[in-house]
Amino acid sequence: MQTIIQKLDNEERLNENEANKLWDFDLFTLGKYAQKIRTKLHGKKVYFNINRHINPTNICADTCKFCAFSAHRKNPNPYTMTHEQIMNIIDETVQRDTKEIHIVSAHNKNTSWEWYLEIFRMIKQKYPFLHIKALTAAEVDFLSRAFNMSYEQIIEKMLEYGVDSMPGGGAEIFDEEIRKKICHGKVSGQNWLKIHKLWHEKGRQSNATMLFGHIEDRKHRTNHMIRLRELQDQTGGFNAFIPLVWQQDNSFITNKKPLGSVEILKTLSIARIVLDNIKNIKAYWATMGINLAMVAQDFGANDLDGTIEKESIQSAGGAKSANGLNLKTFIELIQSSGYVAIERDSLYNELKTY
Ligand code: V47
Repeated sequence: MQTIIQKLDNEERLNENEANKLWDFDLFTLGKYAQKIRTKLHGKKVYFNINRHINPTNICADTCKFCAFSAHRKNPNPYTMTHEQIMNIIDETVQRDTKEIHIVSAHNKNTSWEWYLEIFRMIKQKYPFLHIKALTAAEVDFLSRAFNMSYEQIIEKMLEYGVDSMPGGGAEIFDEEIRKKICHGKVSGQNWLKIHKLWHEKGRQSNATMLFGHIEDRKHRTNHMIRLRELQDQTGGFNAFIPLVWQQDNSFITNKKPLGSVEILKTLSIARIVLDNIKNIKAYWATMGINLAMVAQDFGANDLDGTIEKESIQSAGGAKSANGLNLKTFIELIQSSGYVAIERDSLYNELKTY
């Protein structure tokens, strides 16, 4: 432990073995080091954006055990939006100064590749200023298998039709043994990383998530972070790391373990320490609750995602995020926590200081 403390004091990188030992530290020691890094990078700034989440379909070829969003016997209401429905949402949301459209779908075999591309084309044609963050690496992998195209071909089309950046979903936990148990048949951890690498090689940016609090151990979380750090060393393309707290309702995982706030904050702090090459750590309020997300700003996080407006994936699992958060509440909560609220764009350029 002493050598690890020395390394932390000297701001030296920890290897995986050393990073695994961080879990033995108490929360406040981890928080102290995480906060030192956060303050050096961002001072008292807390970033958020004005965004709209859209989940165009919940019909899914995969059966991930942790998921409550896709249509199955616990959530028997399959839907696929028409392009007109999607554009109605966009027309409405631009009136609220939305800058980013975050589009994540289930893996629907009944749609065509053109159905996806047309969503992007229509949005960009009418509102070229909107940033489209769309298609997780899990969707790219699904589309490549469903429509017999290579990852490179899919990425070329994403660029051609106006996708600006990729969301971090589908990463879950990279460890293949865990994936076999919770999301068998979906993109492998290796291919998730490969797809983001290809995207970064096009000069584009993306995010990375980690779903935790289900059947994984702490060592799987550390390994997940180390694998992201390795890719980031090569490409520098990740904007943010987003640890997603698993929402337990309506899922098919039976041996549910409770996950407390201390473990969540430890995970965020360790992420801030280990991921020394990813600038932003998001406390995604939709999965940890807005109040804990505020506390997380004292444990290494510097970003809150956004106002979201409508959220279907985590709220299906029990999160209180279905209707987003209004801007005024967001700003007041940040300010009353002693931080400076900064509206950012999707690539972390600062737009407005409140
Ligand atoms: O990959 C599914 C997760 C992800 C549950 O890039 C769940 O800025 C918690 O991609 N409890 C999709 N999580 C969401 C996603 C995302 C979200 C926020 C920000 C960004 C970003 C990307 O949602 C999936 C999966 O890991 N998920 N079910 C659940 N019950």
